[in-house]
Amino acid sequence: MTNDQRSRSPAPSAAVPRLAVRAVIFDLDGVVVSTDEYHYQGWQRLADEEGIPFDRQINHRLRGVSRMESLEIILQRSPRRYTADQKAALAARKNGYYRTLLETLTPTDILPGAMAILGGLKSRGIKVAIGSSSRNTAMILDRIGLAGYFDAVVDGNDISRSKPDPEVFLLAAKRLGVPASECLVVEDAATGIAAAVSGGMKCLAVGAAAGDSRATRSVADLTRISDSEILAI
Ligand code: B16
Ligand code: MG
Repeated sequence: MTNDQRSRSPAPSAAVPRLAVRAVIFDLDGVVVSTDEYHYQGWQRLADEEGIPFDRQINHRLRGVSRMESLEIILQRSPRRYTADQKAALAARKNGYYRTLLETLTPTDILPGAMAILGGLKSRGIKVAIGSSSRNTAMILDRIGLAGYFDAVVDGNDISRSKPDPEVFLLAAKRLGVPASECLVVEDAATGIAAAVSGGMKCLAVGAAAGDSRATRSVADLTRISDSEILAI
């Protein structure tokens, strides 16, 4: 094809068929269940013990961010410098506080609308997966009664690059056996939306991320959309 012919070709977006959604990958914290308050309480306790200023506004910046990256954000306010070993101990201490709080989690903590969407998708033969940064995913799914429910679970233990890198979602798609272009991600964090977009997936933004211009669609929460509407995104 000459350059002239190429310039007269239709724009790629017009030629590419709109692919149906064959699998939906759910972020966990903030989409299926809300553990924000427990993360906040765990980090607040650690910050108070270390004399580091911390509040809900800083906590908001930790949404969808890995544990060690969250710690680094908190330590930006610390006058003290910590070694790598000390940082690992701080993160482990916070995780202990957090896991104690997770013991109180029950199926009633599943976010509104999530079970209706999940059940609807499964009954239509659509594969569902979890793509989470959390290394506590197994415990959380167990506490809320969803262990064994998903066709694939990929979490912070499976990946080496956290969101906004698409690794977590690409690995979920691979485990489901569905091409990325036929997957839709449901996310509540800006980093997660960036990860879905760079992985070549459609993205439904919910909650704190609703309105993010990079998402394919946004809703305030999962009661505002049906499984059939999700498949039509
Ligand atoms: P953990 P998600 C994320 O889960 C949380 O949104 C984020 O606040 C947390 O720092 C991260 O998991 C790591 O969690 O300390 O349990 O390994 O939203 O990706 O499901
Ligand atoms: Mg999240």
